[in-house]
Amino acid sequence: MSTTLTILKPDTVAAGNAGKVLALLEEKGFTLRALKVVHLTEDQAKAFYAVHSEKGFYGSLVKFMTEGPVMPAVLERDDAVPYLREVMGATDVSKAAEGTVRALYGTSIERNAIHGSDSAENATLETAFFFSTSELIAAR
Ligand code: FUP
Repeated sequence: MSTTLTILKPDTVAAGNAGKVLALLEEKGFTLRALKVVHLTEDQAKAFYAVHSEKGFYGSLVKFMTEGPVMPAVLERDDAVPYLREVMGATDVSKAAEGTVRALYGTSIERNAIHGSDSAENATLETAFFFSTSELIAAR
C-alpha cells in the first residue's frame, strides 16, 4: 500500500461536489487516511505551487486556489500516486478522459477540480505541507 496527497480545489468545494468526488475516489479503491477543510492564504498557495512561480499562469492560479476553501486529503491504495493521476484525468479539462474527476467536475485548465501529487517524493512533501504526524491515520 502507498499514499498520495489530493486537494479538492475551490471550484469543487464551492459547487458542492466534494462529497461526489470523495465517493468516486472511494469507488476507485482509495481509503481516506486524513482529510480537512482549509482556506489557503496567498503565501500558502504561492508556496504550494512555488515550482510554477515563473509561469505566466502563476498569479491567476494562486488567486483561484485562495478564492474559497479547499479539502486536502491523504489517500491510500496500491500504486496510489500513478493511479490517482489516472483517475484525475489530464490537467486541461478539454483533454481529460471521460469519467475522470476533471472531465466530470472541472471547467478549464485552471479550474480543474482536483490536485494529485505527481511523484512519491512530492506526495511525502505535500502531505507534510497540510498534515502533522498526529493527523495521519496509519493503516492497520
Ligand atoms: P497537474 O499536475 O495536472 O495539476 O498540472 P501542473 O502541475 O502542470 O499544473 C498545476 C496547476 O496549474 C494545474 F492544476 C492548473 C494550473 N495550470 C494552469 O492554470 N495553466 C496551465 O497552462 C498549466 C497549469
